[in-house]
Amino acid sequence: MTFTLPSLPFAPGALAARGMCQETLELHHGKHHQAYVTALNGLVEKNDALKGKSLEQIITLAHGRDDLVGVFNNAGQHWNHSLFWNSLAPNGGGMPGSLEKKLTGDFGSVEKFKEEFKAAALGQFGSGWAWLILDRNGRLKVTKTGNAGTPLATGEGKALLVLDVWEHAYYVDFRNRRPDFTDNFLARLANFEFAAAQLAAA
Ligand code: MN3
Repeated sequence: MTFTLPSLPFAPGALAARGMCQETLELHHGKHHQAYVTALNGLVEKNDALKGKSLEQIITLAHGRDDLVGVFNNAGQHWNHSLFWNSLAPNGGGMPGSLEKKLTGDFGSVEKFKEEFKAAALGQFGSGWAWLILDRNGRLKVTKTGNAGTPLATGEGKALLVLDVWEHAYYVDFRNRRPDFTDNFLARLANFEFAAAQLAAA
């Protein structure tokens, strides 16, 4: 299977008024994400055991394998970024009632969830990701992963929403200020409608 870069679910300039400019998206989607897809295709081409496998199968197979570190990194980055684009919206930040109810039940309040999510985003030392997942016991949980790590690989739960906290995600708009980037995501960019749909489909 040849993997392809998914189109952004919005125009590249659509988030500019909400803290993620067109230059960021053109670099992040068109250059960084494209590079992971290109590298993954090159690695799959050279490895018969990976040919014909789905992205999810490749991530699961490569997880924890010293001989497949490059495969895992590029496949994980492809999968994580594909979810990240869906975690953003030009009218983001609005909280649907179904998700608000579940967040309140599992975290105590939406504000508590946002505090935990921000702590995960800031507590990830170096490059990585902050996640809202539905864990195997049916509870919402915040978690974080380093580099190309993903809850898909660990089996910790189903990913509902993700924030990329690699510096390339925020350096153009927020320079070094990951806390401001995270606050802006939660208030004005996060596609909680998408997270609610992922929850409903779980
Ligand atoms: Mn990225």
